[in-house]
This record gives sequence, C-alpha cells and structure tokens, in this order.
Amino acid sequence: MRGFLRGTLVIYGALVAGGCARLPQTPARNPILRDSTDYTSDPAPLVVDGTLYLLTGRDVARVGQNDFVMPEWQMLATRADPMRGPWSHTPHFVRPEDVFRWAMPGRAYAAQIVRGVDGRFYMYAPVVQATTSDRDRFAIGVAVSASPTGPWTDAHPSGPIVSQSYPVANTIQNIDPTVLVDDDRRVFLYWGTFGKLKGVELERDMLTFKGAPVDVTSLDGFFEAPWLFNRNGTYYLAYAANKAGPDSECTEAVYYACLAYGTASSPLGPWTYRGVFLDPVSSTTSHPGIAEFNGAWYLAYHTADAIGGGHFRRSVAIDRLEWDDAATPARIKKVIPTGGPVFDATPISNIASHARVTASNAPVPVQYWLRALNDGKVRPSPLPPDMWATWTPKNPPQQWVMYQWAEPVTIHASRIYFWGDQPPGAAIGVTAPRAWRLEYFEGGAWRSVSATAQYTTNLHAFNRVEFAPVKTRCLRAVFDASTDGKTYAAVAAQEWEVHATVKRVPARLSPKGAANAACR
Ligand code: FUB
Repeated sequence: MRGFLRGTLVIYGALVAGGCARLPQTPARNPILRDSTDYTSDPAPLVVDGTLYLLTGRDVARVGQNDFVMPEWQMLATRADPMRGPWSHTPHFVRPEDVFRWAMPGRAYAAQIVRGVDGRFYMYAPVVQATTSDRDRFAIGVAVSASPTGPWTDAHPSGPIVSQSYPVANTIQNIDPTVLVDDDRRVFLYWGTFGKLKGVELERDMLTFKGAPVDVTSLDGFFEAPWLFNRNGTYYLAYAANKAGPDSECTEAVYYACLAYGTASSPLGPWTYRGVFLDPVSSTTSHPGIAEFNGAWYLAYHTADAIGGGHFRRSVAIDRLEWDDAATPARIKKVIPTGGPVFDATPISNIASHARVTASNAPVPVQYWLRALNDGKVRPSPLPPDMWATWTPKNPPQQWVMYQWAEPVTIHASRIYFWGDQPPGAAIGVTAPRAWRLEYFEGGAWRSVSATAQYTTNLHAFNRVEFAPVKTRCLRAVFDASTDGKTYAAVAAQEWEVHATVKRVPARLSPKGAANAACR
C-alpha cells in the first residue's frame, strides 16, 4: 500500500531570493501537470473538509503506443483556488494489486472515491480480474478507508462488486463507475462504456445491488465516462459522447468525444438529454468529473496538451463550470477550456491551417477526420482520426482533397504525408497512390501546377513538390489509386502542407465547412 504522504510533492515555483522560502506556483494554464514527468487521466473530484481531491489514473504508454497502460492511481489535491493552485501531487497513490488480491496489475482505470453513508471513504475501481471465465475480464472492485488518502483495504475481498458474471450476468465492459451518495442516505452506481450505460441503487453497505440494474438509452450519443451528481434536487449525468458527423454538435470524428449531459428528477431516471457542454479536446477520450468547491463549480477532464502528451498520454485539466439558472432545470453552460498546448505564433510559410478543406469522399467516414490534414500534426502510430482517408470495401480509381482560402494566395510548394497499412503497389487496404498531382482553379477550370520534378509517392513520409508560383484560392491534390488493374487501394494522408511566398501565423484549427462555389 502506498500512502498519501509517501512521495507527495507540492508543486512549488520560484525560490524567494535569500530566504529560500518556496512560493506556490500559480499555474496560468492547463493541464495541471504538464512537464511530461507524470501523465494524469480520468479525474474524479472529491471535496472533504476544505480540500479538493482529484483522483487520477496514470498513463505510461510509450510515444506511439496505442494502449491504455495505466499501472496505478495518482492524487492531486488543493485547498486553494483550483485555477491557480498550488496543488499537491501524490504520484504513487495506490495500485490495483496493493488492494485487490483477485486483480492483475497494469490496468488502474477510471476510479472514484466517495464518502459512504457510514462516513468512511469508498473507492470504486475498475481493474482486471486475474482469474475468471468472464469473456471481458474488467470488473469493479471497492476499497475502503477511514481517510480519502488511504490506506485502502478491499471492502469486498471475495471479488468485484460488478463483473460480467456477478451479481447478475451482463455482456458489457464493466468500467467507468460513478457513485452518488444522495443526502447521505441512498447510494447509486452507474457504469459502462462502448455505448452501454447501466445504473443501480446500492444497499447502505455500498456494495450490494438493491434491485436489478436499469439500462439507460435516452442519453444521446452516450459512449462512456458517466459522472452522476445532484444539484438543488436535480440529478445530472455527465458523460463522454461520440455521436459523430460533419454537422454533429458533438464531434466530427467518432474516436473523439465531446462531453454531454442529461437531467432527471430521480436518481435512476428517466433521463432527458440536455446537450453538449465541452467540445472534443486534444485527446480522443474525454472524461468528466464535476464538483462544487468553495462555492464554485468545476469540471475536471483530461487532454493531450502536456509536453509529450498524446491520446494515451493524457493530463488532467480543470476549468470553471457555470450554470444557467434561468432555465428549469438549470442547464450547464458550455465550458471554454483554458490553457492548452503551447502555441507557437511564429509566422510560417505553410498556410494550410487557414484553408477550408473538403474531399471527394465527403462526408468523410466518421472514423477519419478531414481536418487532421491541416492540423499541423503527424503522429507516430496514428489512430484513424489522425488522418483523412478514403477506405471503403470497394475503392474507386481516383480521389482528391481540396483546400480553399478566403483570399487568393500565392503558393509555390507543397508536401503530403501518406499513411498506409499495405505496401506500395497494393490493390487492397490503404497505401500510397500510384500517382498524384496538384491542380489549382483558374478561369473556371482546374489546371495542373508546373512541377519542377517528378511527384514522389513514398509511404509514411512527406512527399514534397515545388512548382512555378500560382495565385489562387483553390488547390486540390488528385490521387490515382494503387491498383492491380482489378481492384483499388484507398488513400490516406496525415498531413498536407501548402507553402506560400508570404508567411502567416498558423491558425489553431482550420475553418470548418464545405468549400463554396469559388472552386467549382
Ligand atoms: O482511461 C481509460 C479509459 O479512457 C476510461 O475508462 C475512459 O473513460 C477513457 O477516459
């Protein structure tokens, strides 16, 4: 067992000259820990006696490793303004195998600590069972402690309180628990992922199902990460949603999640969907934890914004959550995230980020993300939404992508980064095109640029082409698919740069929406 104090680090900033007194750092930006030493994920707030605790996971995936490698939980805590700190940090709070004899090491997923009806603290922890015949081995264990900081012991040593076979059979992945101890009297547990959400009342022992679980189906786009709370007698269920599409209010690409919520007048529903309150962040997953602290409400979530961050190297951020109390029931206002990655405002010749992008296969299948093309990022081991791609079971011989700028631009070079899961020359799957060319729109027609050399088609590399400068609002890249003469492979690109004679400060995110008639 790793106690709270062992290894606890208070995040301090500058030394006062001469006195060696340490001054608390006042973080100007999110995420809370962002120096790449410790990656924190899945925050679960808890307020006890003037302290705001954030229980978090720890992401230790290597760069390019697409897996939730999460060996232990961490703890952040503050008694100050959460937007300024200081925060204390316990990097090694507790590990699954420290508490649950029936659990394997390595998967300390999104957990939550609540104060139980008996005044003790209960930690609901999704872990993997070491020995089970369950098809999916994830299960929810409960640890108990006299203090929110531990030490923790297994409250149900015979095993998890929820698994695929206990206490009633289910077929879902049993993770992402959220628990509400309502009025210090009744206890409610929700959990689920991959679009399945279950809720149940627990007995006052905090462990035993009281009745059969309900399946919640009315929360639009529910994906995972439920967070249940009560404000002024209304029950709120916040969650990560992934209803995707180019015009979705939630997310353009299905891997990315927005945070949405519903309300109910009783803790087991029925639930009414109330909308999106946080747009997708830089990590594909998004995970809410909401609490009132010192008279203000806060949303804790995670992003990929820390140094060296990624979809599986996430870091916890916190922002104010505001209410619209003029509505009944009160609505959550859209949260505007503060902080974020360090933005480099140096002007650059690549003006792709200023372009509206469209493609021959629009609306692009929701696993891909069209605007990944000009987000300035080429990730190792990309996920589908880190690229634009055209894959279907039957691919056509030709595809294109197009940039449109608001004003004419003078451009002279371009480079594109092809991704594939098949070798060059393949006629299935995704690979580099057989050939490609750049065309600009002028006088009502598409014309080829005058390239100074042959176009290259290297996979997993940038392919650069220089050409005689042209002034245009519209540029497209046309791809002839790789083929064996019978079938065609799809095309995918992680990034497409276009270089102009006049440098510009990059846009943080390219404009959204289809190109207009100026390019037709
Ligand atoms: O951290 C692993 C998983 O990612 C959580 O269970 C989900 O909620 C998502 O945040």
